[in-house]
Amino acid sequence: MPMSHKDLWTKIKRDTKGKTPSEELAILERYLSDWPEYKGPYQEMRKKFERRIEELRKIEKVLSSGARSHDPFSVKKRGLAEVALVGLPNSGKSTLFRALTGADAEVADYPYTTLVPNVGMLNLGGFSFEVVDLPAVPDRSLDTLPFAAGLKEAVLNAHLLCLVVDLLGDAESQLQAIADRLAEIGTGASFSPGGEGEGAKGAIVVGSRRDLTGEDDLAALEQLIPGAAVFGHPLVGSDAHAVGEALCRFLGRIVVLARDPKAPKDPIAYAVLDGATVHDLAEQIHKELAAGARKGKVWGPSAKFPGQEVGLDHRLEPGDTVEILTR
Ligand SMILES: Nc1nc2c(ncn2[C@@H]2O[C@H](COP(=O)(O)OP(=O)(O)OP(=O)(O)O)[C@@H](O)[C@H]2O)c(=O)[nH]1
Ligand SMILES: [Mg+2]
Repeated sequence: MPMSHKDLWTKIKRDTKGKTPSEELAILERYLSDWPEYKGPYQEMRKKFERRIEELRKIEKVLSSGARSHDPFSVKKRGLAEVALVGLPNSGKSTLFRALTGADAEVADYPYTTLVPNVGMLNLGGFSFEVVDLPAVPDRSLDTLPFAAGLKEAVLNAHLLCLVVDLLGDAESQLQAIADRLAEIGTGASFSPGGEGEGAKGAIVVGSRRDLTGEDDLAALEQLIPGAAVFGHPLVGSDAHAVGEALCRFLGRIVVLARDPKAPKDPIAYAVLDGATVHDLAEQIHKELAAGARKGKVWGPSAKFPGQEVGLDHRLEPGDTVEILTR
């Protein structure tokens, strides 16, 4: 009579805890070779094992690939803030990177697809972030990675971190693993602006694979990090704008849309200082526009009704759409 599915799973987890990828691989392969072709729960477990073994083989390959001769981790600073995407393997970092920056990056359904950072820009009307899509942090010591030093430096150099969590998995353990790696790097993560402890990096959390999960998973993540900016991004990343907003909020900015009356279908996102007025927005778009501005027309949270005409000193709110009317 074989051990119950649950007991066996607990035993395997105990056996593999804290092991290096190659040790874990050896243990799982031993289990698999011992198992007869059971039906029922064992079959499910066999599939799970095979997937994990495939992952571990790829990780092994990466770990044994050795350090690279040039340093792809030293990223030239551009823009007003550098944001590093940090998360466990296969969590959706590169998918988010593409959605945020429009830049190309390899996305594939296996761990350590990204071995060299991808760098791109997220432009929010005069306010641009440099986004760095990093190779994954492992769920064990960073020192198991050949590029640990580069990864550490890239995290330390970033102004803000964007922690990517796969909503299909257990958010709490993923965040714990990320927190452990950050501690190894010598920094912490602070989820509210101003609440940063000594050396802690400002961080927002993004839940990936929202399209495959329910609202409950998102709510669970929000509960885990009270006050955190938590978003789920669908496959194509149409929530990328919300992630941009969260990054801006961290830096005391809000995102509004400016609409040119001549091209009303193509509003452009601008990150303005929190508390900015219609005049401030006009200034940010163009000094000449500000000089000729007469009033504004506003749709969204700060408008009493859609298309309200307002004075130049009207204070904007996140998510407003504004037209600047000139003389
Ligand atoms: N359905 C769905 N799939 C996603 C989402 N985000 C990522 N994926 C898929 O998940 C897989 C991994 O995505 P990547 O963006 O390559 O993940 P990563 O974190 O960059 O992976 P590594 O670089 O290997 O650490 C790919 O097959 C993506 O298409 C999402 O929000 N929804
Ligand atoms: Mg990647």
